[in-house]
Formats: sequence, C-alpha cells, structure tokens
Amino acid sequence: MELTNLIFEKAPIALVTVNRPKALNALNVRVVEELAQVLRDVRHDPAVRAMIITGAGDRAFVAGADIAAMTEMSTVEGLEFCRLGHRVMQSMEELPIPIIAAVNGFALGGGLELAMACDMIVASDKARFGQPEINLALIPGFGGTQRLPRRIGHPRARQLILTGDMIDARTALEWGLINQVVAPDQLLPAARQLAEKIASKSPITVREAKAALIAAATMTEDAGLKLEQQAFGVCFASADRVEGTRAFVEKRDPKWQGK
Ligand code: DAK
Repeated sequence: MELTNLIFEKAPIALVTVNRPKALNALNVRVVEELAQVLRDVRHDPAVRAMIITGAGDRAFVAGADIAAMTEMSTVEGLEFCRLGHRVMQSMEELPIPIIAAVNGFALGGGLELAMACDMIVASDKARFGQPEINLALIPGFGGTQRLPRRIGHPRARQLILTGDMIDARTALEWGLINQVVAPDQLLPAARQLAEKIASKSPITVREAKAALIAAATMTEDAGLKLEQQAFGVCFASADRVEGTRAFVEKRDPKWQGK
C-alpha cells in the first residue's frame, strides 16, 4: 500500500509523521492501516533500532479519531475501526523496539491513545492532552479507559475521561503521563537523543526489558514476576550479556551482536 497519510523515514532511528495537518492529523481508517503496515515493516528489520512518531505541522500531534469520517460510519464499520485501532495500539506496545511519541501539539482522544501505546512521550511546551470523546457521546475506543488510569492513576483518569477537559504539557509531566517537556524546536532533537541512547544498548536486552515492562502494565504481579525471570534468563543466555560483563571488567566499551 502506498503511504499517503504518513511520512515514513526508515533508518536506524525511524521517523513516522502523521501527515494530515489540515484535519489536525486526525486518524481515519487509512492512517491506522498505514501505521499497521509501517509496524509490520520495522518489526522484521533488525537495522531499525527505535522509532519516533510525531504529527505534521505545528498545531497537532493527532487531534483524535476523524470525527467527520465517523459520522459516515455504520455501527459495524465503527466496530471494525475500533478493532483495527486496538490491534495497531497493541502491536505498537509489543514491538520489540522502543517507540517514542514526539507530541508537538494537541494529543486528544485517539491521539492520546496513540501516544500512550508508545514507550515514552516527549512533548513540546505547546502540547495539550485530553480524552474529549465524552463531548461526542463516546468513550475512548483505542484503549484509553485502560491505559490512562494505569499511567496516571484512577482519580486523574476519571477527571479527564468524564469531563473531557484538556491538560497542558507541564501538568501532564507532573501527573506522570509524559517523560519530558521541551521547547518546540527542541522536540525532535530531544526525542532523537532519547531514541539514540536506547539504541546504543543491546537490542536483545531492550526487547526483553520492554516485554517485562509491558507485563507490569497488563498482567498480575505474580505473572509479571514469572515473566521477568524468563526475560532475565534470555538476557543471561545471550552473547551480549557475556560481552557486556566482560567489557565492564576489561574497562572498554561493549560491542553488541544482538544475539
Ligand atoms: N477529526 C476531524 N477533523 C478534525 C478533528 C478531528 N478529531 N479535530 C480537528 N479537526 C479539523 C477541524 O474540523 C478543522 O477543519 P476545517 O474546519 O478547517 O476544515 C481543522 O481540523 C482545524 O480545527 P479547528 O478549526 O477546530 O481548530 P481550533 O484551534 O479552533 O480547535 C481543537 C482545535 C483540537 C480544540 C478542535 O479542533 C477540537 O476540539 N477537535 C476535536 C478534538 C476531539 O474531540 N478529539 C477526539 C475525537 S474522538 C472508535 C474508536 C476510537 C474513537 C472513536 C471511535 N470506534 C469504536 C469507532 C476515538 C474517538 C476520538 O478520538
């Protein structure tokens, strides 16, 4: 499928830009399908070590699902869209490489859900966050009712989802929703710096750490602790673990093989 709504720059630090600035980068079926395609592509390419997602223009990351497109949808089409969205958010969460959301403006509704499916969120000081679906007689449909309370706790998640109010980047940082706030011109450099730092680690270890961290958000503590033991075992059995520990003892930089 030709990408018409996303700009995809494939590189060791891949960059995906949602490119519908006139509609504040709102997510329609096509955008979500294109995202699914990009994820399939990077998943099987060991040269890609991290990914950054951002929005085109200076107003929005993603202002939600495309409301105009939704008015045309039948119930069945709406449900299909919801399922497609859930599949894509889950594949982002399960992607073996880290994804950083670089939030350059509004991250609302499906836009905040997209950002929350990433591993970390870096925001410009102009960014605004919210789940305003309630104003449309909807509730979050791409995982927001589950991911938001896990990230910021129940009282604040209820406040955002039940009032539809937006919060600014400083409040989002204070609430633990995002990792960093920077000036708009520093957004992509800051996201890239974070991505490069993670990409400099052993890819096998990054993959296992990410899997264990996802378990912390999705499983019971007991199941998560078991998964951590398996993930630790995979790391310990790797050639990179031998190299990492040897390099430390020999006082040199490690050379990762990803094995
Ligand atoms: N969809 C489509 N177009 C949008 C849009 C959106 N979400 N948000 C903005 N736009 C368009 C506007 O219609 C306008 O288009 P033109 O009139 O210029 O053609 C253009 O972007 C600029 O927007 P504004 O003129 O409104 O700009 P302002 O600065 O005045 O306001 C705003 C910016 C972000 C505060 C405002 O645009 C706004 O409130 N936008 C809607 C935000 C929102 O409610 N987002 C949540 C969408 S609901 C589902 C699964 C998931 C979901 C739903 C269903 N399935 C089960 C089917 C998720 C739902 C959502 O995300």
